[in-house]
Amino acid sequence: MTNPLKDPKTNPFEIATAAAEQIAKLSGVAKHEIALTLGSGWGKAAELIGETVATFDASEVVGFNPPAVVGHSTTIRSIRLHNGKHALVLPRSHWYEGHGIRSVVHPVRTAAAAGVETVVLTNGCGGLNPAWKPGTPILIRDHISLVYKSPIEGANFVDLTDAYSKRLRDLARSVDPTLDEGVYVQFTGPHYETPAEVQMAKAIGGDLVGMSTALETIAARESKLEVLGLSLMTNLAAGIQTTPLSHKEVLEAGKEAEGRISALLAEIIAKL
Ligand code: 8IG
Repeated sequence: MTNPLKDPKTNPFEIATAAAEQIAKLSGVAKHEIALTLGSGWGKAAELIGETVATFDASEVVGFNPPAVVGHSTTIRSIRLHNGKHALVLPRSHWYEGHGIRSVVHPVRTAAAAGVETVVLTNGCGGLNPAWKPGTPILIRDHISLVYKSPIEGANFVDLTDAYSKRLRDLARSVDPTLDEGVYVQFTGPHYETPAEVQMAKAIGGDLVGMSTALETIAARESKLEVLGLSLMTNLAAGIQTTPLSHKEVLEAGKEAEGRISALLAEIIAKL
């Protein structure tokens, strides 16, 4: 099946509405209040936050693409939280997968259409601060997108002043007061940065480097969702760590931290 998002004549919000209707049918849950994207290292949180009501493959839902990368999930999961709210765990489509920017933000738009008001975007990333050890979770305070493309279509001048909700960052710190904050710089990937690019990210005010999240946040703000961004620093960025980066090591660092950070995320979600 070809993805209708790839036809520029279609309306991505209509497709998101259709996707949300399919999710309501497949899950038996009419309205979800919270959406989560669980990046590298965060997957276990889905087990901890409540009771899974339904799981299905995202390819059953319009606009979602088939799997691409080892370690990434394409399952959609509907969870009934311990407090009775309903959360939707959605897969991520990365810019580097080449399905286009509409695919990158389709999960967020689908969440909004499903009734969601709060979206929790998590990722694995590289860190610029040598004091951060691999396996450290960091709150995203702000971002810089080096994708140089907006997911917004048409002249909709979305404000991003408080894109990563101060209220939600404070709430996260009420669970773990040791959580640090940082500015996330989204590169296109899939290659990691050169050491010179990492120094550029630092010079322009970045603390974290990754390949996701910023575009999703922009679309989330367009759809009036409140955003909580959490990064798992799995590696020091290229040139800051002296050894070469490997996807395998990144996955291992994620696995090592997974139990700890997923428990943290579950505690935060219980307070949303
Ligand atoms: I995990 O060092 C992970 N994702 N761009 N750079 C970028 N993305 C990443 C990195 C990193 N580590």
